Amino acid sequence: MTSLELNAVTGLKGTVTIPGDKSISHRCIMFGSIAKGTTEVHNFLNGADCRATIDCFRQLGIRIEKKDDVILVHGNGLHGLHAPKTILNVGNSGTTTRLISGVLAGQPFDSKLSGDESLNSRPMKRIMEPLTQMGANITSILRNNCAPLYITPGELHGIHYNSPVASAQVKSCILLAGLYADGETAVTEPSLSRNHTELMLKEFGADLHTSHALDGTSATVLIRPCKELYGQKIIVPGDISSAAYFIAAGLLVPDSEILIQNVGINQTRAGILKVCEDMGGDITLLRERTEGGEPIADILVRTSKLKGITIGGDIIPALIDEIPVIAVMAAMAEGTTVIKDAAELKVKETDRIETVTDNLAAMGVNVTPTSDGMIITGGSTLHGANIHTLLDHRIAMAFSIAALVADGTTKILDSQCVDVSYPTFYDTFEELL
Ligand code: SPQ
Repeated sequence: MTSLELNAVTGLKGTVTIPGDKSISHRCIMFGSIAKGTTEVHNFLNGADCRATIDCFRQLGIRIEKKDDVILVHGNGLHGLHAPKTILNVGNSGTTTRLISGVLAGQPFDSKLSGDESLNSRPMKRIMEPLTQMGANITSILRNNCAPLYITPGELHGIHYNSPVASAQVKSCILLAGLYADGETAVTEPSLSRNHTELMLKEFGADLHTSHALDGTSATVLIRPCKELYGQKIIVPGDISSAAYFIAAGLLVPDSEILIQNVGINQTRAGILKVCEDMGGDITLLRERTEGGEPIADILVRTSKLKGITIGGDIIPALIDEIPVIAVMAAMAEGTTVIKDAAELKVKETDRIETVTDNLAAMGVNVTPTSDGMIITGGSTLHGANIHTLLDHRIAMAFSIAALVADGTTKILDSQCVDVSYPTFYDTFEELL
């Protein structure tokens, strides 16, 4: 276990390039594994979560190799996976767990999967319920609706599932199982969650359509079984969730100007850009372009005086992972920020309502947790403190940014957990000092 001590800085200047998107990197391995032919992945995120996905598919008989900076996934087709010899280790990764369960539900062999303590306490009923409705056999081994999970062969049928939560993991799990069903499968979610699965599965050759309710309140994705998916070449855009820390640093640290290159700005992910704009942040998108179906831009950020705002409703799924660092920005903003409709924060790597508000309070911020978010009174001085990350990578990174504008020393406990999504986070940081 490592901890890191950080102090206030001024004048962050320079250009940084953000590593590949975690959500897209996972999906490259998964979809490539069940496609025919080779999938070539450029700018793959070499974080612990994505490495767990590679390990799981290797155990399912897929040859995955690294050649120079490119990952090659030698897919075996929709029906080409083999029974794993041991329990699949999904580590800390909710995405691996929930998406792979959709694939495994359609296989003619038994499988078990399990993760670390945090992962094994996250809710899996949200996927067990729809998969069971489809005819899958999936059980929670400890009967607590969490992993470890045990999946045995079942005949899958198409269903129309009305998801109570806007969750890309639930949606993707059902769509992947839908590839193995005997008819159409549809998922409706209350508001649109990140849509990488839909965009990418289409590129791989799936028969898939998205429609939006006329009043804009919900989105439905429909998938029909197909004979095969086909390997693709994918250039993974930089992860906006990782860029978020440097956006916040650029806005908060006095006398800063940071150019963040190659960031994916897919609308279902880019809620933080709207929030920064509403808070009065000086942010400019440069060189906007599209690569492999995903919009990308360079983001120029300059130090700004921020004001508190209310954040809630349909934008929440588009910034759910950025809320820890948005909360840090709110603590430095003038006025009150209300974050609501974000109860999903409670079921992430930690209960992020609790970990964010506890650590902000430790730094001297006037903050109140609520049942679905938090209320932050901004504008006071942050004080250095011991930050209890509880091994949550997003808490470690968000509070590393808080440390840069706090008086005194801030100690990030278990800072090594950034390896989950951004192993080179502190190196990128150094580039700007
Ligand atoms: O994979 P994991 O552990 O769930 O990671 C997190 C994160 O902060 O990196 C959430 F804790 O991101 C999720 C995200 O919150 C990644 C994801 C995806 O790739 O589909 C979707 C979101 O989760 P959900 O539950 O809203 O679908």
